[in-house]
Amino acid sequence: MNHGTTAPALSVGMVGHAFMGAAHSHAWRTAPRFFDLPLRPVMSVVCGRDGARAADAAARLGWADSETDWRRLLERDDVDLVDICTPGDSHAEIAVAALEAGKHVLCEKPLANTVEEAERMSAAADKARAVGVRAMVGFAYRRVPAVTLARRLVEAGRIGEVRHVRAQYLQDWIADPEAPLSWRLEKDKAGSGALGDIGAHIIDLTQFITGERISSVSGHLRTFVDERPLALEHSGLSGTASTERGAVTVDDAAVFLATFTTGAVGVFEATRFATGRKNGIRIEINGARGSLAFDFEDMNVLEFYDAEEPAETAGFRRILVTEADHPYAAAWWPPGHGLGYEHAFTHQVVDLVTSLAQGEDPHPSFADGLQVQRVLAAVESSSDSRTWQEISA
Ligand code: SOE
Repeated sequence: MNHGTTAPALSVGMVGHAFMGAAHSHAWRTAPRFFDLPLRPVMSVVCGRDGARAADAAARLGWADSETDWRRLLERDDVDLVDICTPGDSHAEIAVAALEAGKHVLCEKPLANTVEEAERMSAAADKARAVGVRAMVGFAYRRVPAVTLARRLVEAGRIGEVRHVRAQYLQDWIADPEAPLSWRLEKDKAGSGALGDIGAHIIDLTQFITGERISSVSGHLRTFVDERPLALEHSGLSGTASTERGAVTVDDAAVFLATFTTGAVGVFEATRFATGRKNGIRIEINGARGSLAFDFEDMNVLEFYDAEEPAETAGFRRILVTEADHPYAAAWWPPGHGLGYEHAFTHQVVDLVTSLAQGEDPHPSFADGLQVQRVLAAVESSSDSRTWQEISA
């Protein structure tokens, strides 16, 4: 059935309008144009502290109105869902208040800056669920078609029991020691560095693909550059440097070993100092019957090795994940034409809206976000104490 413009409205208010805000705005604009959604997203209002910039963001990104105080969003009748695209230090306060005000919530990753905040958010989500209000954390990479296909293949038993998980998230946007201090390098705003910013993604992705949970970790965190020029202005992943300097208070690189609940073992690496690697999310899973490999820098491809094929013809094959039978692909272009970074956010909106219409819990839930937060905290305390740390349930 084509719901078209007759579907009931879902009015959205978004807080924050920088890099993630732009990606989410694109998704809210695009999802109903390519997918037949059971609810019709209405981009009511965007919120930012500076009135002129918020108004400019509204005009640029397609929002009908702008506000300077997120609390106003919670009072507005034309906001059914609050989309949180701010740094981590405000996630808990906004999300808990929004859920208590009866608004659905989509919150950017990582869910919070601390386990305690994530626990409060997860408890608020549980309470809200009882009255039909839903919450979701934005680990958008789950919705890259090749990643969703990997999950399906594992679930269908195509690689058998998972034994090894190898995951890297490699960027290089702060490799230059004179790159200015972004909020992503300040502990009070971001919670942690490479660990929470991008390590959180590979924790979520590997747990999503394997359907397993990390049960213990042994980690090491390292800061290579302790001090940087303050940013006069920072947008996306770059900024203009001031002559004043400030302290970097987070890790620049995070590495850890992990065990999974079912006995698989994992090796993880997250850094924003891997010169030449721009957004290299590389995941390889080895199972008893085969293997899967994914690299975001070649994101339309999933590599699959079937260990049960005769040795003569066996080998990793590149599946171009653009066929109409592949996840999400039918809504887009003819086979082989490919998708990009922004499509994962669009698919996130599609899945969220569908869950809301069906009265189901969207995934990943705040409870999933809390579990990732526990893994992040365990890696930090393992690095501090130089011991293995268990992750509590
Ligand atoms: C910066 O490292 C960043 O913008 C992350 O914060 C995002 O989650 C990731 O999608 C791209 O890189």
